[in-house]
Amino acid sequence: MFRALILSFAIGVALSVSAVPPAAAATVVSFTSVVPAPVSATATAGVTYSITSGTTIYSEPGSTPAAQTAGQLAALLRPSTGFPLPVVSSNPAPADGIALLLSGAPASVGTQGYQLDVTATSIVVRANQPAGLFAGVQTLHQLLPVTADATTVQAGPWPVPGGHIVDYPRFTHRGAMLDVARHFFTVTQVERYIDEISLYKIDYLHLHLSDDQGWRIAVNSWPNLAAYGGSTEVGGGAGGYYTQADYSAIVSYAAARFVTVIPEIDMPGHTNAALASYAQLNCNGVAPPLYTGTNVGFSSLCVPLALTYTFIDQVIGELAALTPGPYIHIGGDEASSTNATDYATFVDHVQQIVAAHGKTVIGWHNIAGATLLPSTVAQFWDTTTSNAPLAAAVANGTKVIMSPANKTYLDMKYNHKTTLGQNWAGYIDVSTAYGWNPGAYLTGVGESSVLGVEAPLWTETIVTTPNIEYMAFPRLPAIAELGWSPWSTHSLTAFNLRLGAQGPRWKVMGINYYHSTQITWPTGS
Ligand code: TNX
Repeated sequence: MFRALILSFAIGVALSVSAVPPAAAATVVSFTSVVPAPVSATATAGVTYSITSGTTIYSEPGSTPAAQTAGQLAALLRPSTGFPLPVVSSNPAPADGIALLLSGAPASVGTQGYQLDVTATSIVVRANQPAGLFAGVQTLHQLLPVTADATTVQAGPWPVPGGHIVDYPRFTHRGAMLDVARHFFTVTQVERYIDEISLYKIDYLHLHLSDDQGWRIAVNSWPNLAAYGGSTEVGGGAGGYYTQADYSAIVSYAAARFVTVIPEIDMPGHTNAALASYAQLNCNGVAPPLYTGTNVGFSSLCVPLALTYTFIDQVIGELAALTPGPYIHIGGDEASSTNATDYATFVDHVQQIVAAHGKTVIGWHNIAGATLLPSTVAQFWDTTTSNAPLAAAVANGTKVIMSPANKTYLDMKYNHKTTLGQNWAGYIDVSTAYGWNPGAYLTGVGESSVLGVEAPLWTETIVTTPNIEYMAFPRLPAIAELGWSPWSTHSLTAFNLRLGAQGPRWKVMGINYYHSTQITWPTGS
């Protein structure tokens, strides 16, 4: 029933957007063209709420995060509507206006979900926790006329279609990864990506902060890491690094959008930038030159060396102190220059160091070859559908984040014509990115062992913000939907229609998306 609704409403969008002139088209948004698909959504035929110059946005009294989310909604709407849209504390819901309230939500929506009711006189988002209000506002955003995303005043009216949504995520972990090591991206660029991923209810941003080609975070106890190790990137450009204040700014910006930052220091492989910065970290005491190519697997920290663990302890200590989130990602992939025994010894030791700094380890699934602490999380990235060491770890209680490279790697080309990206894991167009079930994909790794999904964007070939956007859109929303929506809503046909409905908004937002031929994009988008 719900799927039939999605289909008919989404078709309604596609037809109305292409059949009417732009100003009128802007007023027609489907109640059920939301990505990720909500758990349940019922449109109320013929009912709309109109945002007007008299609309007030109310937020839960005493909740700073609720007021912050209300402020973000106002900040989105003020430039395009030209309305004052004051933000005021109030609960119960007003007779008229938009309200974000931390009461009255069903228990079923948990800590990240929400209930959204749109009637002729009010829009009310209810949640148990502020994260749910933020998620509800992301849904509301998609129900606004696309012109709401303009940065200059647009002609109204500003209708929001009436109905009732109850919504909450399938998985708690819905991640995006940005590799800032192969090419460096500024704080502003990262913040723009945070804005974009949070539209689709992504709640973790994994920053790949170090690799052979660059070290991107200032570490006070080892200053050459950033100053020298951060001074280049793939292709020989100037690279760059985040000061600790920069990194904290990213963490705060993300937190204000209910996105938790996961910093990664990749080790023992992918460490040429560190080894080049400090000769004494090398087994032979000789610093290699900086590296600006794209090979992998040639570098390793010196496992038998005591200084290696002093180094890791100090680096992780500083990073942990700057990171409010629970996780530190230790990499652990493609350590082909480290033998298996050394690798296991190393992973054992690093898990203890991270634990001593009060954080939980995430590592690429290769760490399943070592003995894992009960809390350590493995991130699967291979192209296979079975992995014996990982399945064995899972049988022991290890939880998994799913990032199969042939489904979720945003640096893979869409097809042979795509100029950016790589193709070692194959081509990934929308149907491939969307066409798998994270809870039933890997042998021996069932739904209850899966924390969620992550879409990594490696940046050997990615240099600019338009490059990032071209690879992430429209595939990132596909992975976000797999992480959020119940499997019962899974339908490629329905998804394609709902995804197509995002195109006009991306156009207004200036997001440089790939016009996949698998999607019918509304005319003009
Ligand atoms: C594999 S998958 C890598 C990265 C590369 C990426 C390119 C994994 C954990 N490591 O080092 O950037 O492929 O697609």
